[in-house]
Amino acid sequence: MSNSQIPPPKNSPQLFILHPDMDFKRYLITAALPYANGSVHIGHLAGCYLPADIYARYQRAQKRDVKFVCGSDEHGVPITIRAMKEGITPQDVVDKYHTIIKDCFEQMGISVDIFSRTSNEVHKETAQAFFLKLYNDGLFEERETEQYYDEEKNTFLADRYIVGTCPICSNDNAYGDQCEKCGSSLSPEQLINPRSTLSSAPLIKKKTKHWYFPLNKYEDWLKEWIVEGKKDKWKPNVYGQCKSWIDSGLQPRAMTRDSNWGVPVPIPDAEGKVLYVWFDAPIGYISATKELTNQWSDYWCKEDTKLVQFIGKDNIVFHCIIFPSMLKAHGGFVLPENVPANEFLNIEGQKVSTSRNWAVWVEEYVKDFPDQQDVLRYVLCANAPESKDNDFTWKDFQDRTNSELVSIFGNFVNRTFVLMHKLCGGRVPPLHQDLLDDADKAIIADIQQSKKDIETCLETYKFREGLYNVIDLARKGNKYMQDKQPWIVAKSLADTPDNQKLIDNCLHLCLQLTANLAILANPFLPFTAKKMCHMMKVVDKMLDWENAGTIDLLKVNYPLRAPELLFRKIEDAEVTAQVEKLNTNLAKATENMNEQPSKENTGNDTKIPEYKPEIVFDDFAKIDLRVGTIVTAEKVEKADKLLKLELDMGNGVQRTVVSGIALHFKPEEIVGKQVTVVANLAPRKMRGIESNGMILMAQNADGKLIFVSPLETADAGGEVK
Ligand code: B3M
Ligand code: ZN
Repeated sequence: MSNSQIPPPKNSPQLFILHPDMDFKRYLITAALPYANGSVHIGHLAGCYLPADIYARYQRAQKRDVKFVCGSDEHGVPITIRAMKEGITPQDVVDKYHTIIKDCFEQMGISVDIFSRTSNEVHKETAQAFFLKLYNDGLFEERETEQYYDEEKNTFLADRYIVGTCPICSNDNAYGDQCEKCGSSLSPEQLINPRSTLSSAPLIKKKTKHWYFPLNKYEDWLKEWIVEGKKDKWKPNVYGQCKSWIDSGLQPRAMTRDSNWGVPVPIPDAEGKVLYVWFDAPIGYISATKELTNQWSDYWCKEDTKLVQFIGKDNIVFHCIIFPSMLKAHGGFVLPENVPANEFLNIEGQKVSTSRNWAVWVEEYVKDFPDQQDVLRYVLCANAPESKDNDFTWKDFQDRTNSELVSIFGNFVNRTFVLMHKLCGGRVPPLHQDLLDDADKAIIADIQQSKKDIETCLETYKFREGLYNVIDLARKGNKYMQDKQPWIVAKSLADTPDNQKLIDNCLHLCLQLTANLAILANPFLPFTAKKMCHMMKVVDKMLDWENAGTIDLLKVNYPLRAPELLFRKIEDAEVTAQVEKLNTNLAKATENMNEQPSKENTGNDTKIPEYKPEIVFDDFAKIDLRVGTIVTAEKVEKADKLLKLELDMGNGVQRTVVSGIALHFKPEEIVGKQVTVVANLAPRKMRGIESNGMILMAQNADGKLIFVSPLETADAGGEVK
């Protein structure tokens, strides 16, 4: 290489002082397991998945031993609620969303080594063994408490399944854990007139036994480990939340729930009980690693592993207090070295709301902006809610794309390539050391300094600042080229023999800077870095971090390809269309809420459907309504919604009716009920079974179906008039 005088900054001792954790042999990076109850929006990306991915890509480029694990969180009430809303089973819900989320991550370049799921067998075994260890060590406290119970459904009710009037704002449909209208967090006890969302049965309280993890016993240890030990290591928002939790005193927490959806509690006498989702989900990180590699215990149990857990701010207490206490209680596991949590990303000035569909969905973004993943990654990182909630606006998306990615980064790379083809024959020109001037030396120093600065930022989770430094280097490149004006120098080639050499030097350094940009931008903009490698005709290996900071990346005389456009401008019309889309989605979602107050109605003004056109008595008289008594009820195979009913229609006559009520009733609980049947409806085959009639149903405020039955026992077969 011709530029051997420039000292390479590789492994400068200063870096070891900056990053004492170079002693770690392994990096285990986790990102919060998304609930498999919905798709991915940009708030998820900005809060957790994008920073985790940038960090993982950077550590891999440093050639460190990295495992980046994630998976879907498939248990807990959010899943069962979604199942109820969509009228499908919880298994259907998780199957559907697991695939959708995995796909979104792939599209956006979230480079997890595994995207597992907590409904798989490895996880069940791992979580049960974990629980059992704590149980056998006598760590749990067994407590009996009274909890709300739905007698008609024979089930205890999770807080989310209880609704009532909010004591604060009088919203009639506040949930047992939160009022979505005024935002207050509640307990079911605070609700006025609490009722079940599953049936119209009055709520009763019933005793139930659960296993409590004594968090209070870990208070002293947590004080030492976090309050004293993490003060300047964890982000202030994370540290602050932990400290205030610990300072206000910790209570034992139930680690089991009454439910039939989840990991069964693996001890005798625990029928109908599952592990609390926040007990099993973090263990999911361990199960996912097990699924990924036989060496999983190196990553989880050896002291020289650096465990870094990326999460959103609503998960702080679970990851910083509860999960570490569980790990400590179990013994043998490493503890998180850091838990970088971001705050929330608002959209166009409003909080993201999936129920109001105020969100920018990844699935839609990639359709509307094909091949523009890095642009979104860029904007989300440049504007990441690292220390406070931040706002995403489509205007800012446009401004940042056009004035930073297109005008600075893209423009620099494009000009460099165009001029190199025009003035240097399409090859990397030589560097003439004897002609290096102050400006040349300054840009070389800038390249070296940028690497150090970006590295420090990435090691300390300051991704915004790191990305800023990348753009800043491109900005410096632009200025350098603008000052050198090789196109002007080219006009007077004949006058000065050194002029071609001056052009060579400028473009040599601009090309080396371009190669550096590819390496330094790679963790943030991996699709772009790949494109740049293609243009420079280099293999991805060039992107190894150690190569950055030097100016001997591209060989002299090496022929390079023609430039490709790295970024394109975002037009005003695209911004307008996206803002309109948000507003239309919001309007539609709000309309649906009003039509189906059951789903996520936050108000109390139930909308009654429009009345049908008038009919005469004779029209009505054509309909033969009868009372029938349900004699047997059974599920129809491969039809989640259907029940096959045998009805007693009086005088020993029975008839079969197939009814779409399976999601609302268990077969055994409706036998003996009297119902109203449209008895003269033409027979219809459903799933191969002939249905002779139709059962009349009404709906309660929560979308739950209710039989239209005689209030007192009537004669089977009798007319309803
Ligand atoms: N599923 C919460 C969430 O998606 C939860 C995270 C689990 S991480 C172990 O926000
Ligand atoms: Zn309220």
